[in-house]
Amino acid sequence: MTEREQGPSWARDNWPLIELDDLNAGLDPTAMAIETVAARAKDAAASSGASAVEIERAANDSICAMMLIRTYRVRGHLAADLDPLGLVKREMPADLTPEFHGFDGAALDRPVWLGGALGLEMATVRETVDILRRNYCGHVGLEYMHINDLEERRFLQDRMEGREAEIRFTPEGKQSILTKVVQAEQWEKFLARKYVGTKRFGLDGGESMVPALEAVIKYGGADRVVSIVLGMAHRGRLNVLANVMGKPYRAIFSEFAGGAANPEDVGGSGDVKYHLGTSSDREFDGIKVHLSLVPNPSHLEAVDPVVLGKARAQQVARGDPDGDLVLPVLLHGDAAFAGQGIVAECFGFSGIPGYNTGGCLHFVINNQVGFTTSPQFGRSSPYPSDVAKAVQAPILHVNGDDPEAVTFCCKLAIEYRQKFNRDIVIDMWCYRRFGHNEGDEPSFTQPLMYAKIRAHPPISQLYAERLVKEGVIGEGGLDKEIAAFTALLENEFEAAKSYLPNKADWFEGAWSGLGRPDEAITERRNVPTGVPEEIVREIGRVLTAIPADVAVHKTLVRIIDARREMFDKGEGFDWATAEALAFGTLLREGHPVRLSGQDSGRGTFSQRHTVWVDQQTGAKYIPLTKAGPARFEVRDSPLSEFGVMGFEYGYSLADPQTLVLWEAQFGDFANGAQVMIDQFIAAGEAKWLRASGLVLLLPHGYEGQGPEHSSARPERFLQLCAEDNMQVANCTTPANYFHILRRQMNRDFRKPLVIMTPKSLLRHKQAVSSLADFTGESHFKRILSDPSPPADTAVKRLVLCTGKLAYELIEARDKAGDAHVSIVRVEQLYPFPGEAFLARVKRMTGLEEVVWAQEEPQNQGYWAHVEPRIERRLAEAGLKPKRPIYAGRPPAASPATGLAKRHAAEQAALIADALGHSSTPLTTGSSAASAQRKAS
Ligand SMILES: Cc1ncc(C[n+]2csc(CCOP(=O)(O)OP(=O)(O)O)c2C)c(N)n1
Repeated sequence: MTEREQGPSWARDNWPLIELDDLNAGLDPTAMAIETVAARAKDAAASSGASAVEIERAANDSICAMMLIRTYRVRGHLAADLDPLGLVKREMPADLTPEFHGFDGAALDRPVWLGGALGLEMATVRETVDILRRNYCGHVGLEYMHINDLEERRFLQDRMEGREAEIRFTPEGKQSILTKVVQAEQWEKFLARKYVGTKRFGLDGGESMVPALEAVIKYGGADRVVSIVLGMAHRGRLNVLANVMGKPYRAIFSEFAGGAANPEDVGGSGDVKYHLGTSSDREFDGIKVHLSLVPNPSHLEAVDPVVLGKARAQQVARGDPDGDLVLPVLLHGDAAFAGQGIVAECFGFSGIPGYNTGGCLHFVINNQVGFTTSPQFGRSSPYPSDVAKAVQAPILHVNGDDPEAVTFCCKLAIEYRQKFNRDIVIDMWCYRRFGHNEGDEPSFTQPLMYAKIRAHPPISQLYAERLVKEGVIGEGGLDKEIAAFTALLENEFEAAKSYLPNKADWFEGAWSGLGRPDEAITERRNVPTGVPEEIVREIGRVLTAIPADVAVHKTLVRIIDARREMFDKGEGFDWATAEALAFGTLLREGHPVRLSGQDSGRGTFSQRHTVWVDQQTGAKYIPLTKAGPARFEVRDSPLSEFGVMGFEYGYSLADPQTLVLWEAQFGDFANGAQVMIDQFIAAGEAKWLRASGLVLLLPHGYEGQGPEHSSARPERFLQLCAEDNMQVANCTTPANYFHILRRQMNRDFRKPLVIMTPKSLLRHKQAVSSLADFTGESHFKRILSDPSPPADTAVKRLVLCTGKLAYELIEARDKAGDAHVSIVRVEQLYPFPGEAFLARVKRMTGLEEVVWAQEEPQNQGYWAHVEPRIERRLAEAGLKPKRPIYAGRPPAASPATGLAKRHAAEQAALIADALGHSSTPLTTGSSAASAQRKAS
């Protein structure tokens, strides 16, 4: 097992004790350490012939010097020169002065024993402070003393400390930093000139980000990174697309002129240009790195988990156990980074098996304002980055006016990430030269800041002046750079006039061989997904074999025995077994399966038992890992919906051959991830031409458990359904569930699949399937027939429904002996199986009434979705009923009652309504409504 799979280090090891070496290096002096330091200092003084008084003083000096050094390590960043505008008053904290530590006057020039700290045996206090200020209070401020791991701290210390610890670049390096700054700056200026007032969310003021990202690619590539997955918001995105990702300038110009980003024939809604993604290959020193910028919605930070999931999937596909080869990079705005909770969820993934990515590099474009809001109203801490401390990530604060310092931070960040495989943050302080967007007036709300910004020279000018002084470029060097780049942009601008995107980059790479579904070819949609009986039996053996050395819980042994019996008899297959069979057969066919959700290993309802925990050792045994050549992973996720669902969506984007499932503990918890559902799952393909085969499993059903455990809110999903964007289903038999899961991987296209999964049906005597339902030509059935139907021509009342209500309706109908009522289940609600329904209903020539029955209140559930669709088909059938009648709970604000008695009364009333047993004539929810009134 790799270290990454073992979980965070605190779950495995005791923290190492601080060793003498660390004490000598000035780390964490404790009472013990003080004694040690004193003794060593005395020895040093004695060996140089000091007097007894001097020896005593030397001990004291050394202890104080150690405290001074430690204070700089902890708090030096507070005095770092970070703000290009000098807006934030950052006075030297008293404890960073030598006086605070007892050194003044002549004491400043006394040599002190430092025992190797700062790489020095002896130094004067003055020199020590001078070095500390250069190390910790220059253009880079480092926060790292919150990290428990001593090796990590020592590593960062080594990079930051010492007399010689300067940021150094070769003249060529400096020149290329300048070139990138000029490109970043001139690109924005050019767009501003050519497209006056058009929104571009310019990077102006934060241009150092561009050479910094170049450094990430270059140093990453040199240190094993072959692929970088990036996510970012609007700010500077066009700059990243053009100057980092290498998207042709002409393509972006063409989009500014109103052209589409993709060829017309691919369809979709398209999206604004500062939300689009792209991918490319960049090469530095002969090393190629693949870059992929993930498209994102306006919702700040929502893309973060998607990037992480995508990176993780690439790592798994590449067999990259530590995540060294694939690097996720997230660029953030300061206000969003501090304000959006998803950021914390994503940091939370950083150490967790199954979700970590071997470290994400976070880069904050800290322009010290969020739209119009000043930092003090946007967060409670001086930095936007404190959230990273929750996972002990190091944080580098850096002055954005110094592109060398920013580039240095990226180099250090890559080195750290590749060595420790942990998250790291760069917080680049800069400014926003214009308003939130280019039509926005910033001085309404920030007059003082913008007075300073107007007087503040651009980064290129400041940096070029420095390079002229250093002799790296001559006078006029900057103008030459600007002229050359502007000429190139002019050429591209001309070329854009005839630019037409020639192909859309989808269904390439891992997606090749897959495509869009062809409306006309329905058999492609409903492929046979049955498997040979022998394979069912083979998987059955895998699922029920208890290894001799695994001590399985005795109740679980009974459950496994019951499963074995299902396979032996070929009857009585329950939900969980059908699911395991679906997984097992897919694994056998070479499709990996990844199931992720809270407590998914066992299953919320103790139904799944995918993971068997040895009762003596706590070790885990997962039978499905033995099912086939493909990888099976089931992950008990952190308690997050937004983050984890986003992660799995990202995973599904990168790996269409893996069945990726996200499971809610209860279906309604999915609304914590509503942004993921609305912005990515429902609309991602239309906006960005990015397909996904993600499956959402949402436990749903009215079992009298109250408002919060009944509804997965199917109405929300159905309301989002259009243009064949996803599938929504509510299966009622184990076999149909088996087939819909298998169908997901056995077609040549991918669409998200939302399944309302059952609770009581998990153990319902009638909700079982037999061997033949899984084998031969069997397949997913969008509509399920009545198990004891009247002859078609005898049907007078057709009751349509979906989900577990069907069993209750059938039982009540059979009990009442209704000979003219047929109960038909719609198992797939979208795409609605209209033509199949039509064919079926046409045969019911004596039909008098069609009822849609549901448990959910009328404003919820399926009614609004199915009503017009059923009506349309009834019109086509030309029978007596022209439209469906509703039978169910009346409209309600809360999804369900919290009172068990009231629930039972409502349920009985709606069943009576649906079957026509009510004493009152069937009107909209009549009996159910009155039952509710009576019960209350
Ligand atoms: C989730 C979300 N809420 C609100 C907005 C509206 N909005 C767009 S940009 C912005 C300010 C962002 O500030 P910051 O993160 O500092 O980035 P900057 O624009 O300064 O680069 C806001 C509130 C949004 N896009 N997303």
